[in-house]
Amino acid sequence: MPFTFSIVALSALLAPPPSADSIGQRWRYASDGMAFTVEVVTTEIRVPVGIALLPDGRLLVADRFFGRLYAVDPKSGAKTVLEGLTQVLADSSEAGLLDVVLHPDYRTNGWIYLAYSFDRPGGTTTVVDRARLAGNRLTDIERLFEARPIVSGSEHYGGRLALQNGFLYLTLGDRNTRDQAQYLGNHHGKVIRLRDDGKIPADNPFVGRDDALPEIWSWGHRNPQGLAVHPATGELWANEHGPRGGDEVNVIRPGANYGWPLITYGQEYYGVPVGKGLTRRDGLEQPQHYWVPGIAPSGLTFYSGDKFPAWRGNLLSGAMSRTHLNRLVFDNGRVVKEERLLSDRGWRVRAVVQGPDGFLYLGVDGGMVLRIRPN
Ligand SMILES: [Ca+2]
Repeated sequence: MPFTFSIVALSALLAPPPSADSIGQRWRYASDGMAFTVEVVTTEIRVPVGIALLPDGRLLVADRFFGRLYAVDPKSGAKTVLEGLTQVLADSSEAGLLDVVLHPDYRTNGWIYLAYSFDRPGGTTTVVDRARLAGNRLTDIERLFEARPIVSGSEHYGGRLALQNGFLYLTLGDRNTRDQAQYLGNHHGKVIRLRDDGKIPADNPFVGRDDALPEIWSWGHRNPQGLAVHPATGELWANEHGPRGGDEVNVIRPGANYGWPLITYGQEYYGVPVGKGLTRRDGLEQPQHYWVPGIAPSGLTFYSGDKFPAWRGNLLSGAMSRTHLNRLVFDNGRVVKEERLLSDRGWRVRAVVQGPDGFLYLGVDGGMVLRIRPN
């Protein structure tokens, strides 16, 4: 009917363009001659800091801001808040749900690992639990770790998790007590290593020392916000926030000291040197890469899938300032190229993970979950 047709045509003409964050919306890009599409999986997750893909295809998405864990249908984008996660401190500061990771043997043991901020009398800290999923409820919840001492501030919780070969790794920020990163008697500014059941491995580097906590794997960190296992070498890699500039990528080795606050490529926020203004010192590790000015890196993964051949072995970080997806290319273990993807959108990229499908999944503040797939 011509009349009906004209009404439809007119309404289509007058309809506003799709909003920048509607489910299914797509954008096209290219990198190294490889065309790819970015598409919105779901929306309205305030700070999607962590993403884990279940074997049934659903996504678990950690919302730091509200301290919620969502299960997301990858086809419709419909999301469900999982029940049972009741102890997260989420107070609009840097506190909240900090990461979600599946055990590598998830299909057989069902363990989901969660890091989050936790309220205690006199202050707050970072904890790790593991739990299983029964329907839409977390069950079998076990507390594996609690960082100490308690601090009254609400900054630099760290909270990134990685699992490999029966071990659990956790990054811990300096809680803005920066000098504590250089002391082994506390957990601030450390990467720690536990067994996947929370017990302390007998071969951790400081086990048996009176002046050190036995969970410590590495020290001298400021606020690591990304943690990844290298798919070929098994090395543990982390990125961390510097102060003003001096964000870093490090290979995390047992017992090593990464220097904060004694050495840094950054400055104080008010523009003067940190301490003596040193960038290197004997006995302190140098980063594999650093950014000046900083990019506020968050999330970290090596691409190891078959969907993006040109990106294999590359290291991907989200970037929350100078908003983009950061891609580092290596040759003989050295960074030889950096590419800033999706930099035209103003997206604060908070999380980046590779799915079992070989696609990449991003969490963007404000809050989208995106899927990247080749065209
Ligand atoms: Ca450092």
